[in-house]
Amino acid sequence: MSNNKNALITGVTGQDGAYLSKLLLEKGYSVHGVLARRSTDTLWRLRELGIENEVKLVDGDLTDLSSLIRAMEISKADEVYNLGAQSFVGTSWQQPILTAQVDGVGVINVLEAVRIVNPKAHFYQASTSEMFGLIQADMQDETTPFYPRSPYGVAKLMGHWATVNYRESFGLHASSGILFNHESPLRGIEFVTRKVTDAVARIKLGRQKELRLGNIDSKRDWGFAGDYVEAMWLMTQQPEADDYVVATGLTTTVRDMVEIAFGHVGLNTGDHLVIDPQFFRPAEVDVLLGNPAKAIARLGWKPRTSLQQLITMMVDADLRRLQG
Ligand code: NAP
Ligand code: G4F
Repeated sequence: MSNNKNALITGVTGQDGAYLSKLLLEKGYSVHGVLARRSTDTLWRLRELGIENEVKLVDGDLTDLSSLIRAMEISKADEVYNLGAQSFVGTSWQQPILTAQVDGVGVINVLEAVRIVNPKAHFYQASTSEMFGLIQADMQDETTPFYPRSPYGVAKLMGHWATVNYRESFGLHASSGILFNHESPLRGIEFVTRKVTDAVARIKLGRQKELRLGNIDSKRDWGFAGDYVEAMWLMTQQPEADDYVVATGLTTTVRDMVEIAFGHVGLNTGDHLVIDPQFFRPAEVDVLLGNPAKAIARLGWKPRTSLQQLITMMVDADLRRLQG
């Protein structure tokens, strides 16, 4: 049933865009999504969730202010979720300028579109734990200083501060979610969890022999994307906009995550894992561990999916996909 609210999502074809669209549709929103022009089909995630025909798509790009103004006008958005980004850290060293334009300047473009068309709209910015980079505290929260370690982290920091600045300068209801890594069966294949679960499924089915990875000593605070989009929505419902860390409070090495995946299908990691220097990065974020206490206390949010549940869910989904 309709709740008479309109949402606009950039990055609607991405992992989080798909889960957030589903959540908002279930809550009765009319959902518009900004669709960046591509020559290939990018709607597979919306299709997998069965909502391809329910999300209304508007052509646009984060680097094109006029298209964002048009999207604001067409959607009549009460809530705007800026999830669009060049989101792969590895690529940001190959395309640092594009990453800055989309992930940094692009945020200002969306904020300007909101300010011009409907300054009363509530705005959510997809900030990231990558901004902590070379960590300045063992457990990172909203007060931890930032030290980004990639062009992606640098660009995202610009978007984060732009969000804070538009809140303080223009009184926009602009919140920034500092989300730690979150994954799902809809995760892009280039990210390490999905690369692992897809490879484990292929190896199990006899279609691949090895899994080649880079640094398996790094540690991440991994949660489930389906849980994390709820935190995004909760932020836009608050009377005052603010910034929140969203994390599980647990950290695990890539190595141990890989063990969970192989162990789930009864295979031995050592028989298949190959360390390949091409997957090491020019600078690494060695460890991330978030403290979600503020989100738990003020939003009433909490993570509900363990890493074990998450990785086994992803391996099972990849097995199903590969078996047709
Ligand atoms: P994702 O799957 O890579 O999705 C990114 C989305 O952005 C896609 O829909 C993509 O469109 C779109 N996009 C890329 N360039 C664009 C442009 N120039 N104009 C308009 N749209 C563009 O990322 P995700 O995992 O869902 O993450 C969502 C957001 O959260 C991103 O901003 C990411 O940086 C941030 N974040 C993610 C995590 C995480 O662990 N997943 C953690 C913290 C923050 P196409 O499909 O057409 O390429
Ligand atoms: O899965 P990843 O590529 O994610 P990363 O770099 O942590 O970034 C993700 O999380 C951020 C939040 O902290 C988001 F903002 C960002 O958009 C993205 O969603 O890599 C995780 C770790 C890294 O330490 C990487 O060096 O896995 C290590 N790794 C080792 N071998 C690998 C590989 N990563 C990838 N992608 N591929 C490998 O072969």
